Amino acid sequence: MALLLRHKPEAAGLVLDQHGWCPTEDLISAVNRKFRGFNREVLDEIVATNNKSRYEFDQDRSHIRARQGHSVQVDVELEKAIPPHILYHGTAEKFRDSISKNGLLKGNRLHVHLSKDVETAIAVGRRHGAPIVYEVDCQRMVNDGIEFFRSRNGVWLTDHVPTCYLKQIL
Ligand code: HQG
Repeated sequence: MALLLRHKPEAAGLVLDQHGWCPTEDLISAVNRKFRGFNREVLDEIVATNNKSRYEFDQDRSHIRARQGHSVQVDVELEKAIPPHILYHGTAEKFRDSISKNGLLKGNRLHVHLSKDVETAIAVGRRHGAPIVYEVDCQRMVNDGIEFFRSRNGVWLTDHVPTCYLKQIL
């Protein structure tokens, strides 16, 4: 579902609208072609219990979207918000040199993702290799006019974190 709703809807012939919405019935048919038994009930359970609340339905549940994390160009209507003074970014050792030159870049995704605590950052970093963690001085970023967004599932996002706001702590 993350692949189809965030990165490659075309892999199953799906089309997302400008706000990232996919017709719910289309998603069910697409996933069902690969995983027999996938149906509305299973989908409802995933949306309700997903560990990071990654997905949401629209009001009449006729459409579904991922709340954040996209690489396709959609506008999921993120809310601007003032972040905590400090957030964290977990990544892998192998990216350290490049990050120390260029800061945190969003790469294929639409934003840089930041974590609320060190444990989460370590888990995110481990997906890419031996984890390292940066502390991000969000207070100074905000003072310097840099915008932050918070997705409805509580992920903090920004466009770019220049090196001057980063301190490696782990
Ligand atoms: C790294 C998951 C080289 C960046 C997680 C990361 C997260 C650089 C990788 C969410 C760099 C991109 C996003 C630079 C950043 N040079 N590498 N200048 N700047 N990088 O997967 O943050 O479970 O696109 O550090 O929990 O790992 O999918 O981003 O290591 O919240 O909902 O480039 O995805 O959430 O990797 O993960 P990703 P991410 P979900």
